[in-house]
Amino acid sequence: MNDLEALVAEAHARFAQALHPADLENAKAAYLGKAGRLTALMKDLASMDVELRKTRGADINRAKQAIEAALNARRQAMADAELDAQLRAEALDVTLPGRRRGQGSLHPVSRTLERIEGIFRSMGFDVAEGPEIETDWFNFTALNTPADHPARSMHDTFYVEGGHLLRTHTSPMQIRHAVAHVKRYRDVLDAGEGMPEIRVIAPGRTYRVDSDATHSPMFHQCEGLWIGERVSFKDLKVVFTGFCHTFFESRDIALRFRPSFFPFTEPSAEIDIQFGHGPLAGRWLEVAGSGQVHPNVVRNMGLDPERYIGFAFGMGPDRLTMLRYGVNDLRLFFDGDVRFLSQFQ
Ligand code: 2NL
Repeated sequence: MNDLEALVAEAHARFAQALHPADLENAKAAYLGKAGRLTALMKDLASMDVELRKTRGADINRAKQAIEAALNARRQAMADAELDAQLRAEALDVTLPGRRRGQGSLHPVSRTLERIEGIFRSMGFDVAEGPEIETDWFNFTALNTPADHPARSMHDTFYVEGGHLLRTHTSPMQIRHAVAHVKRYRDVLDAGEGMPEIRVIAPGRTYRVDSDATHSPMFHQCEGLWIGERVSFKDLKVVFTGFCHTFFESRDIALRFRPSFFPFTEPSAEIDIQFGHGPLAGRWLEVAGSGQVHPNVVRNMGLDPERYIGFAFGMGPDRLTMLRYGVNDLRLFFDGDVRFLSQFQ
């Protein structure tokens, strides 16, 4: 191998070692640049005699062409490798299944609340709203709950700063609604005239310190209140029976009013229902508490209990949802598992 062949072989090797375009351009300068090795050989030609210069010049030119060809080949290989890497990095697997946008749906308990609201609206009831953080007055005192009642203990109720608490039932919304109603008709009442009846339901979230398969620290309640001058237990029975038949889409349901006790009603009754058909047929199921509103509570609404009378009831939409759809664990409603929730679409 002569010196030119050795130079070409060396350039080949240098170019092959270059990993980046910048390395390659530096390597090019070392052979073909102004201070490059080949350039130096060409300068030597000037001092040679004519015959030698001809053959040597031709040899150097061939070597130069070989080095340029090697350089271009390496440049092309680098560009190809870069394009390959980019294509690999941006590769799309067109055989993967598409990512669909999920179809959301109402929570089953929300569906129950909407059903309850629709049914009671059709019977002339308003739907109350109110705060989830309440005062002791609206949650307990106004509802005739004695100061030493266990529900008022830290053990049963979530207290927050400032002596406020998370409402333990939706009754405070009804007291607020009744107080606002009475305020609106104060002039009429002061004139000794009758006011329009209070007919309202109060659906919403409620909170108690309690947690197992059938109790959640957050649960839903829907209470109802009807106050007028001639509202009786008979009306309660008509309203609640009609509600149950519509809610469960069947008249094949018996109702039973069983004596009970609540501080805010007197007399009081638990409401049990019995399906005449289906998987629960024949069993008595407790679905609500109820009663004639206690005179102290009527007074706390700003009304004269000698003139105004009525009934109230309270039920659990979570429990009603379980009965309607055959769900056996309350916690499924609050875990947020889409495999469960998507079954109610
Ligand atoms: C139950 C019991 C009940 C009431 C709630 C009520 C509301 C006012 C006045 C009087 Cl503003 N009473 N609510 C009455 C009786 C029972 O709920 O076990 N609910 C699931």
